[in-house]
Amino acid sequence: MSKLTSKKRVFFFGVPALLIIVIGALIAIYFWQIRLQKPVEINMAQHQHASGEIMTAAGHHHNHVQQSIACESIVAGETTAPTREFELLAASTSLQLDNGKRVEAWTFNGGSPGPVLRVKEGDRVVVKLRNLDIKDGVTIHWHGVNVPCSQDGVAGVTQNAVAPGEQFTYTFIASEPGTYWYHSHQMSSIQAKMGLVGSLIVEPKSAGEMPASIEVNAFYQDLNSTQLLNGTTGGLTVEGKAGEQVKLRLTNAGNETLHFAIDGAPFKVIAMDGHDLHEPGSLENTLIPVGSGQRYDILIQLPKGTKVIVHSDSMKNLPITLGSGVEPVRAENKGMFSFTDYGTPLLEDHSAKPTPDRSYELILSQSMFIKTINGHAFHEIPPMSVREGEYVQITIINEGGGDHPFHIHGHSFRVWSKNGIPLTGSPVYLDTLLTTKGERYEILLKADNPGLWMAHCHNLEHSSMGMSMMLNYEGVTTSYRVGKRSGNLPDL
Ligand SMILES: [Cu+2]
Repeated sequence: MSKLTSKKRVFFFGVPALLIIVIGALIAIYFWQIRLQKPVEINMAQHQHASGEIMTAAGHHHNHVQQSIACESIVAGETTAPTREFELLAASTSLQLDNGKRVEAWTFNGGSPGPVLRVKEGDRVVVKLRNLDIKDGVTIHWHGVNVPCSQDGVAGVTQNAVAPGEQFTYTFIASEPGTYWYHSHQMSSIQAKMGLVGSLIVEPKSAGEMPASIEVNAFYQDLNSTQLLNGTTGGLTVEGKAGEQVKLRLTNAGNETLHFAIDGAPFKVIAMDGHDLHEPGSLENTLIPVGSGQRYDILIQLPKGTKVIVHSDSMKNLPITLGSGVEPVRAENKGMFSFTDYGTPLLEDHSAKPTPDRSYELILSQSMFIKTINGHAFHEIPPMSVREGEYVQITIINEGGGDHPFHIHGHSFRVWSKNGIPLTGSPVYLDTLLTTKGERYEILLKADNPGLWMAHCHNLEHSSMGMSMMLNYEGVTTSYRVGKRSGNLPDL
C-alpha cells in the first residue's frame, strides 16, 4: 500500500517536475541561442539574393559579371583639406560619477561619453583607436557619417574587432555638417551600454541662415542603467541673455525613444540626423520624439524673464535649463512633432519621385524571443542587394515589438511617405528612421557609396535579438567574418 503511494507520488510530482525542468531548459537554451546570435562563421557579403528584388526595365536582368572589389580596399579619397587627428583609448574604468557613485564602465579616454570630436565640414578626420583591455575587442562606427566601407567600424564586415594591445586608424572626410555620434560596433548592445559612445560634431563652413550665439551639445545615454547627460547625473544649466539664439544638439544614445518637451519659448527643429530642414516653422507645446540613434538640432530664442526648460519624462532627472528668470509654464496635452508636413518643399525639388530600380519591403516584428525582419533574424535575413547608381525604395513596416528606429549604414535616405501619404513639407533625409507600431514608411536611398552596410534597429537590444541585416552592393567582398570563430559579433 505504502509502496504504491510512493510510486504514485513519484508519478504525480516527479514527472511534471521533470517536464518543467526539461521545458525550462529548452526555453533557456532557445533564448540563449537567439540572444547570442552566434553563428560559427558567416561571410556577410555572400548571401543569396533577396526575393524582394524587382526587375524594372525590360531586359535589365543584372546578369553580366560584376567586377569584384574588397570592402577593405575602399578608402577615403585624397584631399587637400586640413587633417584633424584624434586618439581614442578604449579601457575598462571604475568611473566616479558626479552623484558620488562608482560604476564599472568601458570608456574612451577615461570617460563616458568619450570626448566630443569637433571638426569642420570638409576636414579629413583621422582617429587612432587603441584598445587597452576590452577583452572582446572594440571598433568605432561613425553613426550617420557616410564613410568609405573600410572605415565603417563593423566587426566582421569592415574590419576585425581591435584586440587588447592593438590599434586601428580610421580616416574619413567629414563632408556633411551636422550632429553625429560614434560607438563601438563590436557586441554593440553590450559595449554601447557599457559606455563606448561619444559625440561627433561637424561644424558648417559658414554659419548659415540661422546663426546661434549659444551652442549646447546634449548627449543622452544609458550607462548600465544610469541615465547620463554629457556624462553627468544631474541636469545641464546654460547661461544666456533674452534674445539670444540657442542651438541645441540632442543625441539619443540610449535604446528607448525620448520624448522631449520644450517649455518657456517657441522653437524650431532645424535639422534631423545632421540634415537641415527647409524653412522650419515655429513650434510650441509639441513633444519631440527622438528615437535611439537619432539627432535633432533645435533652435530656441531665449525669452525675456522666463527660463526655457528642455526635459524628457523618461530621463526626468536630466533637464536642460536655458537662460534665466521665472519657471516656465508647463503645458499639458502636448501634440507630437511630425516631419511629414513640417517646413516647406525646396523650389528646385518639384520633380516627381525617381522611379526605383529596386524595391524592398521590411516588416519589423517579433516572435517569441527574437526581433525579426520579414520573419527572420540577423544572418538568416537575405540582404538587400543593390548596384551603384540605383535608386532603392525600401518600405519599412512596424508590426510590433516596440519602437524600431531603423538605421542604415553608409547612406542618408529620403523619407517619401508615411502610412501611404507623401510628405508635403521640407525634404527629410535621415540615417535613422523612428517607427512605431502600425506605421509604414517609404524611403528612397540613392546607392552612391559602394560597400557592405548594416541595416538594423538602433534599439541595440533589438538588433542583438535579431533585428539586423545587410545592404550589400553587388561585387563587394570582405575577407572578415562574423561568428564565434573570429570573435567578431557586431550586434551582440
Ligand atoms: Cu527595434
